[in-house]
Amino acid sequence: GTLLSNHRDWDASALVPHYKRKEDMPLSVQKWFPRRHQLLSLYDHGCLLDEVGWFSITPEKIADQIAERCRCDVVLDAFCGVGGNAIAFARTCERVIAIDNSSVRLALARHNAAIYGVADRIEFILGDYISFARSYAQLVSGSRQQRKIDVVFLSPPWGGPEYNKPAETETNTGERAAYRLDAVGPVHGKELFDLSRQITPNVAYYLPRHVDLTEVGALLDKDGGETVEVEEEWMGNRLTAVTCYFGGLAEGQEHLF
Ligand code: MGP
Repeated sequence: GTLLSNHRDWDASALVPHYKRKEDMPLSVQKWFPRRHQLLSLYDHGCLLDEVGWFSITPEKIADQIAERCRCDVVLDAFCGVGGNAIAFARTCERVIAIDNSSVRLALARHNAAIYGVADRIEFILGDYISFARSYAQLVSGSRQQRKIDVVFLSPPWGGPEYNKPAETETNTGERAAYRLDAVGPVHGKELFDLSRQITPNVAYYLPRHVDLTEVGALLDKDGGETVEVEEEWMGNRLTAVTCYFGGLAEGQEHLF
């Protein structure tokens, strides 16, 4: 039987195809087929991705690296998608809270986590992270007892697969503009950060490789004395993305944890 046989009711195979040939995939995501085992090394065991999942999942080795840096008791994955990061977190953290606003992707994430044998350590929550964060912050300020969350991981929508295609005005001048945080969804990237910091100072923020680092630095209060650490994530010879570590996750700031 498959690795899923212990969790038959979590089998989401009916929701999307498990592609075995590039030609069967939507054109927009075919480029990922040759790289499928970099995304999920157990892909051949029946892992499932929808279109958004294909172009936005964190490649497994990068997810493992981030999870190592975020090692803690309870981590919250605010936009879990098809589960790449949540699976990695389940190997370094006691509990993973994985939120997504797509019921299909949440089902795919649980399916994939079951293949990796870690579904039991992940709490899957269907919902909108922004509302979750707002009500959590309100409860905290009302000093009502909250369940502790040690680390928040943010891997939000960057604006679709075309996030790195230069605008026409840029193509004309041959210049490549930096990625601005206002292109992050579902709210401005700064608002997303500020909301998350009301939950915990320890935030890891996964962003495009050409993100405007001045803007990232400006997320922090100038006189607060805190610094951010930016980690480049390379896959072979391609810079894939950057992860920005805040609070106790940044090197030299462990005391903030
Ligand atoms: P990419 O830039 O689309 O691919 O995505 P590639 O092949 O590196 O670049 P290309 O220009 O040569 O085509 C690189 C990585 O960014 C993906 O593997 C995902 O991990 C991540 N990623 C891409 N998108 C569009 C998103 C997104 O919307 N949200 C998040 N969180 N990650 C994304």
